[in-house]
Amino acid sequence: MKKIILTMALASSLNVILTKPADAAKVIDQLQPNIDNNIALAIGGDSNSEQKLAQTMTIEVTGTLKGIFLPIDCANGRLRISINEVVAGEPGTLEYTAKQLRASRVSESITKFRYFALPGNLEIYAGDEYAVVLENRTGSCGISGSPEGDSYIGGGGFFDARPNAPGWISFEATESRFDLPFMLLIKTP
Ligand SMILES: [Ca+2]
Repeated sequence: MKKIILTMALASSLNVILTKPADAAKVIDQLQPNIDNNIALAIGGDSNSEQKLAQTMTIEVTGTLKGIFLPIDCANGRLRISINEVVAGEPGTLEYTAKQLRASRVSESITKFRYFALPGNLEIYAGDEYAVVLENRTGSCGISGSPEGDSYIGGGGFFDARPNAPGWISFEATESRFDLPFMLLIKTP
């Protein structure tokens, strides 16, 4: 099985910047906040891979989903972020909310977490599983990697890339880093 596709743009320094939530009722629920500067995973068209990435997570705080922090930058095309169902531990096809941004709007450093507001005010509940799915159907983006091993116990990373057959492959099947960096922002009731 072919391994995950990396981008040529390697992160050069760790520099995490968090946007301070304006509302005291907004909290970071699930997170894997650690970025490894030495690895960047491709989203989209590198090597005609059409690579999609995903991360599953288990909610601990019931509330309204406001957005997600991800250390992403893009070269071209459009970044597409969706929140999907999880079926049998893998990202499913049902999307609860999605957002697309031009690459020019995602051009900051891959070494920093950037906030992506998500539409729809999705109600989410403690104990439920969701997946964030990252695609670029017309160009290329990259996301910084996580440290080695299992850095988030409430879910795992997945990729779907050619020349593999279509379908999600767990990072644990081919990689030494089992998760993506992310932080989920929730508004509590
Ligand atoms: Ca994990």
